[in-house]
Amino acid sequence: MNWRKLRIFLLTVLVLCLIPATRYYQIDVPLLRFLKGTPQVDPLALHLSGEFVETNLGTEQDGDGSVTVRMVAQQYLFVPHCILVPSGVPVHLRVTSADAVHALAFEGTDYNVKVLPGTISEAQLQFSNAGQYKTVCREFCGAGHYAMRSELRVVPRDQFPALRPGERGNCAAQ
Ligand SMILES: [Cu+2]
Repeated sequence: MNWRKLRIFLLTVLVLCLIPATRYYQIDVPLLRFLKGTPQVDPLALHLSGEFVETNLGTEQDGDGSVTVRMVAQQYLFVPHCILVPSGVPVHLRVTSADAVHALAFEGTDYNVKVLPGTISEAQLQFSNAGQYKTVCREFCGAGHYAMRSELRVVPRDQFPALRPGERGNCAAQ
């Protein structure tokens, strides 16, 4: 028996077994996150029910002064197209994908959030200065990838309009 060959064989089998363990549904979901059970959403029914129906997208004011932003990334746009947030407060981002893997990034910042169909990506953001940021996709997602961009508008905290319940900070119409 050639122990060296057996060792190499077993090591190869082990490595091959580990690859699918870190991949789930052909997309990169780290094993820990998978075991912890990420919130699951049905990418085909986002518009029908649940957290990501259209009327629930955009900026929502939380009781403690922070805001929650809900977005959907899809080929080849972000919904809503324009997001309004106040400066200097925590922004809880919740985003999911309706189709492919995308990466939501705000140009000029280090924020880069990977967005996968079937799961909700969460990120804590904060913008200290008012201004406009281009929202771009940094994961090649198909033919229209390079046109996949929208906008994030940060307004001074005291100028951020008080949003009534049901009113969303979508600045596309402004
Ligand atoms: Cu994309």
